[in-house]
Amino acid sequence: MNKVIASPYPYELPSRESGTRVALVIIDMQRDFIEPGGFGAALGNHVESLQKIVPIVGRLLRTFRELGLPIIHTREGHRPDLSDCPPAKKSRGDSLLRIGDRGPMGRILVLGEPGNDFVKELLPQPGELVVDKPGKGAFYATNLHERLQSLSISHLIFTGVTTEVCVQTSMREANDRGYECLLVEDGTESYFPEFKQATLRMIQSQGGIVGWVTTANRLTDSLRQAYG
Ligand code: C5J
Repeated sequence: MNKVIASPYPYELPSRESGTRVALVIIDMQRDFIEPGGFGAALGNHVESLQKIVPIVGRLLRTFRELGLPIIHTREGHRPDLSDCPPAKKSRGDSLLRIGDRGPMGRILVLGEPGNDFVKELLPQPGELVVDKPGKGAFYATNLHERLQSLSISHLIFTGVTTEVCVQTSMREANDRGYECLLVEDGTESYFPEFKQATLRMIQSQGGIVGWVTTANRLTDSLRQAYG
């Protein structure tokens, strides 16, 4: 039984015999978005609202590790010289602290700075893919597609932040590249609850035009049945 109870209809996991695999994608669970003093806070958001998904994503991470399934961690950030940050992105908004400025967790949204790292509960382990991305989408200006293809990954399970920005953008990019995409509704969060709800509805509308939506419990039950 390889089906996950999902909306708009059950999501079929690849069988062991199919030669293709399912991977967990954890989008941008970085201090810059989740802890005070980072990019999210600089934009005026209440970052505490994102913290509640950390244990749920942690549980999914452990399940994928236990079952030996592939895991991808993405991280939004820019080179220290900001050569990969379009001026339009840097100048957008009216915050005092902008990309590249020094904040309490180092330079905002710059690779290698403390704030750019993952929250301590969700640090990658050796062998897990880490994708540094300059954009909102995980496929833009990265080699993610090639890496997934080389690992025969056909199915992607999306978690992380924020639902309507980097998660949704990445899921749409993946959908256009032919991946079967499933979003874990209690494993993703937004600074704006109404935007999260709208995204969940958009993704599964029109017969799953972008993909499917499920819960962490439903997913882990099915993963254990399929691959345990
Ligand atoms: C944003 C993201 N919200 N990870 N990035 O700028 O969603």
